[in-house]
Amino acid sequence: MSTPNHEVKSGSDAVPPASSVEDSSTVASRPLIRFDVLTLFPNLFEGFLSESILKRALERNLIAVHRHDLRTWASNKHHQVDDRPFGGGPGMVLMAPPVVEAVEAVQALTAPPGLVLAMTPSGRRLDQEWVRRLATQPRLILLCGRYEGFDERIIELLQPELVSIGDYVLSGGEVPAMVVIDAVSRLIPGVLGDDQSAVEDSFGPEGLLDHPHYTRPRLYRGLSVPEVLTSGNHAEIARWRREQALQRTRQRFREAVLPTIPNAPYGSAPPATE
Ligand code: 4FV
Repeated sequence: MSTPNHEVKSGSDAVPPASSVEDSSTVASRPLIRFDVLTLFPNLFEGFLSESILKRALERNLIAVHRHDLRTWASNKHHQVDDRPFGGGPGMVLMAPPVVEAVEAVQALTAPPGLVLAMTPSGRRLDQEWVRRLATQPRLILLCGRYEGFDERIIELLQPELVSIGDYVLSGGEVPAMVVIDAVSRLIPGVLGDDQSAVEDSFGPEGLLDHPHYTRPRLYRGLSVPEVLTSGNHAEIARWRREQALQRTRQRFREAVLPTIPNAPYGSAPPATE
């Protein structure tokens, strides 16, 4: 079976081939963005790439995800990619030779070489504005760490952008890489069906949090849906939703955001009483 637009140098490829899409006319001639993931656990991405939005985006060749097993570039017969830290201390460190040579080999697989991102808690915190910038790239190389982290010379030689998804320590960079693939793919045209839109998501261009959402049943355990939402008055609904989004954003980012929002109802910081 030909490997569809995601390949694992080793390990299974459960994701169904492109030919199983409903109407093939919607298969893009070339993906709008290609992700190359370098990891010691390529199979961790199976389920993530085999369901819902990403499965359909892969089938329609809107995006491509190629996984590469870092161990393929291990130089000794033990396929060693990690070693004990110089200076002592707990744990192991990812070695520079297999990682640097893996990135260089993967970048050379096709053009353009792609922007290299290394997932690490010491990176800059990922946010929607950064995701929007990444979604304009034709190719992203996602480097997943393991153990205590990368030999520092990997960073010196590859000069990757350092990406953190949050101030907590994970066992590997695979989940952060999935976060990048998911968040960026949502901004690729056609990935979200027209019943979904990334535009109205939280952290849109204005940086506002999303307004509350309601659906049937109208009444649940005595809790009803705000009248305005069933009024049919779309101007009123839009005003209410913006008002709610502002309140939530203010709660969340009190003084930080409001001043930057043009003609926000409160203008500068909320009255002292609050
Ligand atoms: C992480 C984060 C993270 C650190 C050691 C993998 C782990 C191990 N990456 N945002 N938080 N990585 O915890 O990006 O190598």
